[in-house]
Amino acid sequence: MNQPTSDSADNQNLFAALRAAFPSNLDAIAVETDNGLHYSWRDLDRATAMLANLLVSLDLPEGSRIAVQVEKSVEAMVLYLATLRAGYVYLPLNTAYQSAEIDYFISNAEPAVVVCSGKNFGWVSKIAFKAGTGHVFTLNEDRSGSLLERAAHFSDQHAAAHKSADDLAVIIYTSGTTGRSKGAMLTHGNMLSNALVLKDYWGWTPDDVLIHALPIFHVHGLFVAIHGALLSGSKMIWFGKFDPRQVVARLPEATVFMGVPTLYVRMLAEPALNEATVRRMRLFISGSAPLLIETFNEWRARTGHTILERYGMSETVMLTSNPYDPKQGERRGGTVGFPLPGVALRVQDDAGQPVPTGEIGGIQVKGPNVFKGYWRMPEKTREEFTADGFFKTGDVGKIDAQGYVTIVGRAKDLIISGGYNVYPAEIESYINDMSGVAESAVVGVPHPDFGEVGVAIVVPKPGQALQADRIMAQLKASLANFKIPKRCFVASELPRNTMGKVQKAALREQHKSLFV
Ligand code: MCA
Ligand code: AMP
Repeated sequence: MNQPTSDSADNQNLFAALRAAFPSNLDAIAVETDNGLHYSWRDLDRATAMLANLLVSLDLPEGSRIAVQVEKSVEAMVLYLATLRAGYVYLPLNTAYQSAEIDYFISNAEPAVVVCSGKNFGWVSKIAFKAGTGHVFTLNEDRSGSLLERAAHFSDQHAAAHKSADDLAVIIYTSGTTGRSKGAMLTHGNMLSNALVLKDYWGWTPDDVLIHALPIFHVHGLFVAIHGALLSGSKMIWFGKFDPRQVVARLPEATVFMGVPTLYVRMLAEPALNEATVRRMRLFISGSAPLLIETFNEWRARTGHTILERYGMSETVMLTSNPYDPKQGERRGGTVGFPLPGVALRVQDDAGQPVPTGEIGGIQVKGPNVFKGYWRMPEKTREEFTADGFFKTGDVGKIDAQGYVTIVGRAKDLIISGGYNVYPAEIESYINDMSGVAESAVVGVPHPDFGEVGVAIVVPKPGQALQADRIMAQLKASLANFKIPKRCFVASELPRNTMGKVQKAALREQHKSLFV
């Protein structure tokens, strides 16, 4: 069914807002890539229109999901924008996911269209067609593949589909404490409201130049970075892959950088990073994982810049930020700053009562940025919200008398490694299914590069012998590489408390010095 299209003022389509912010000179450069390609604003406009027209020509039902697992490229960003423009629902997938993981996402989301790399077409299309997907296209980093070949036949004019703020724009898969990944449903209104707040809060201007060096299948690189630049008509210097030396070499041309803490740690190891390299920079932003105070201090000493740390989630986009404007306060290392304008954030105890200022409890949030719910999981959605409509983040923290929020831990069993989330329950279930395994525990321990990494402790069934390297090899064959524990130990038992529950804290303590 073709969707009604409109560029009218009441259209809440996120793409329409981004397009309206393009500079009047459409021939100015919008994106410059690390391998020397230049894309003007006109190029982005025309390419998103052609792809949107291709999608519309497929006569997909309203709300169709477009699932995408491709290497980072400007064309992949264009595909995201075109999906918004055409009014469909974008579903990005980490390029590290292997077949069992992709099978789950595709069966769960039932996308009408799947776009994958040419090299993966064989296995991805098999999974997709089995799940009822009607169209599988390919898109490669070098701009080859069936998607762009087909799009080349379509018009470069397209009026953005009419959307209301509550209409679904994207599904981002994320996991909870137990079970499989859940699709967080974000609306056009969730993302546009957040992007507008950040544009103002972080002082974006058309003169900004953003270094984009993050992957574009998660909230940080896909939304926070791209929306920020597009909504301000700012240029992006685009890296297909993060390379600390090359990024430092381009810093003199840039004004804004966003990264997970690992990116800062790796840039600090570059001798070329100094005050002169960052002379044009106005803002370094960190998020997705805790920024160690050592990194925060070292960065300030080396560059003269104070990193601005912020906090967010797939379900909520951005929640808090340290101030940009010094009049609003200092950027305080170890904290994630203040709730963003429009975000209500509170800390409660297990009984659902507010804790006194400075005391620790569960962080709960409410605001126009908070997602609509988990895809086809109404019960799980209900469980994660309080009766008065606050979303339970699963993060544990405190708010001090000045209003700064500090995250002190997580109630959810989650490891954040180099900015990627790893769910111990998922890894343990794979290990527990291996022959000869009685049980296992995966815990996060400190790591100098990734912040935290997983370590597996595996108990054999009575009379069975297990080899740690074989367990690791089996995991590598089925799971995304960043989820593989960095070490595996075979043990005769797991420590338990009197209730019989595995004491993960004891295991974390036992292995805490493995890498540091
Ligand atoms: C790669 N490896 C990792 C990770 N990345 N291991 C643990 N954790 C990781 N994050 C392993 C690979 O498995 C491989 O191991 C080896 O390191 C080299 O892989 P390679 O791909 O070359 O790694 P890399 O290119 O150096 O990648 C490191 C990276 C990357 C650049 C830090 O992980 C990255 O881009 N992280 C950013 C993630 C991100 O954008 N998160 C935002 C989520 P082997 O050789 O054994 O196979 S959004 C979010 O969290 C919220 C909403 C928010 O607040 O933003
Ligand atoms: P994701 O599921 O990828 O959206 O990850 C969201 C989680 O990342 C949050 O619930 C936090 O646990 C964590 N996170 C994001 N930003 C920060 C930060 N600045 N400091 C500590 N944890 C963070």
